[in-house]
Amino acid sequence: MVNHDVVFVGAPIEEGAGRRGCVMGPDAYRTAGLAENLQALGHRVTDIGNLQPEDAHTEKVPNGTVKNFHTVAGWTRSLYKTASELGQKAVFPVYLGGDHALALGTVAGQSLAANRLGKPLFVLWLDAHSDFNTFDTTESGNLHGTPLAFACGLKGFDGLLGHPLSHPVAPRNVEILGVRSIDPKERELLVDCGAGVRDMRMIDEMGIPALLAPFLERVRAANGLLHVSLDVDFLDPGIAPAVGTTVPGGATFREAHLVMEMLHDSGLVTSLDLVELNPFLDDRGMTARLMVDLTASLFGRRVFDRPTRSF
Ligand code: Z70
Ligand code: MN
Ligand code: MN
Ligand code: MN
Repeated sequence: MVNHDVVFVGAPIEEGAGRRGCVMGPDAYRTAGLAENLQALGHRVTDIGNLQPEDAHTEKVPNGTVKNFHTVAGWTRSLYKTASELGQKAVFPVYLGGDHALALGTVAGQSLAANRLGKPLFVLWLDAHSDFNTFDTTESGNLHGTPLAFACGLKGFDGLLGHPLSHPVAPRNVEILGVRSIDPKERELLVDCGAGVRDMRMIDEMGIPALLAPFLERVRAANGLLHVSLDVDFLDPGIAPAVGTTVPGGATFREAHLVMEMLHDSGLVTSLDLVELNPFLDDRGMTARLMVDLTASLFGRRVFDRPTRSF
């Protein structure tokens, strides 16, 4: 098994979500033993602590709908900078959220870093939502509904970064898995851009391996890097209640672990977001623990190391 130099980056942003509590996410992962679980698998873990948002208060607010623009812009800038630096080093960054607005910075930063390494970045978005709104299409104004559109270089994000996005992710390199809630205007943007969208019905009909394996093959064939963005609401609320907007009919325990195990076996994943955990809504830490266990599966935890005798 490959041992990684894992770097934890705490991003306690909650201003992108519709309710408070994600600020406690990074510490919940620490309390649930994320570092210890990865160390037990043979990885080295360095926790650089929690980042601070930059000051972006002089930027013009894009419109009256968007909420907490200056705070989210500040987080985007500090995360973009950190991700573009870590992405060029021989380390595996794990971004501990924080709501999904943190991916405004992490994905764009990892994409810039990949470009500097001469490789294309692919993104696997594990989420009940496609998070493909722009400042112009968002109805809620909650910016955690926008990061994937921003990372793909869509227009309508003026003032967020302070400069244009130089190296967006190619929408064809994006795969959204587990989606079951998309807004009407968001749907149009998504269909037009050519991203891969696999909903729960496809998971039911085809199963995880038939959906995920072709995408991983494409990453491998392109010699690409793979960023995984895991939103707690990818999971069924019955096993993962600690999230602001629960959407019924999510991934089961076994489907989610299988995704993580296939990702591990592929050896392709180079960075990870853990987002939307709201410890204020958890039930005796069960969601934090499940997210830790899923991350451990991604980092190589398995029941058997090698096959037993054949049937
Ligand atoms: C909706 C919006 C959302 C959660 C992402 C929902 C966005 N499309 N909600 N993650 N929990 O407000 O843009
Ligand atoms: Mn999300
Ligand atoms: Mn979501
Ligand atoms: Mn590994």
